Amino acid sequence: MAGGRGALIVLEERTTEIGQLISAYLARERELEDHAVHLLFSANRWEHVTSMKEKLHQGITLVVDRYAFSGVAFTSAKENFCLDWCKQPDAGLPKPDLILFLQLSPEEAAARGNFGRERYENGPFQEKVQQSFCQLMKEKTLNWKTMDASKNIEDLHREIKTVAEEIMQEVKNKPLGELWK
Ligand code: 2DT
Ligand code: MG
Repeated sequence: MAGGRGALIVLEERTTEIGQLISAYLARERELEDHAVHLLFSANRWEHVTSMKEKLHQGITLVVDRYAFSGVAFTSAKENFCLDWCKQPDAGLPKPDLILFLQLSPEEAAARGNFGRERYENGPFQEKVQQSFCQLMKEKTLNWKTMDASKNIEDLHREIKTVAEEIMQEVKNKPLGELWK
């Protein structure tokens, strides 16, 4: 999102109570109702919005992991959740200028380290999540780019750097948008 200098925000730190609850849920140390956990993930994003906006207004570019799209993709992959309900809690968050989808087949993902330990890390569920992402990527008002994550790190890094630098130039003087509004 906008700006010149970069900053990486990974919304999985344990500095907030909500962050701690989410970590415990993912580690299977505690159970939470599906709607409730969806709202907690969203709340965890909202509690970062003030500081995100401060940084953006200082001209800092944000690279954000765990943003709204994973939230919608994972919850809507569960039984009885529609895409539309899943999107609502995140509507109005700062809108990304570029969304990178690092695509890797569930088989390849499973072959990487530690797969299976965390909640959601199983083949059939990952397939459903992938389908939800495909639905989300149809939205033309968002700038999605799919990257082949099976490439080696150096090549992938070069590609990401190129598209990121392009978009940073492009949006330099554009106002910040609101997601799904
Ligand atoms: P990461 O692999 O991105 O750390 O996520 N998840 C993530 C949700 O269910 N809802 C969300 O809003 C987000 C951001 C995806 C860890 C797991 O948590 C899921 C996998
Ligand atoms: Mg993960």
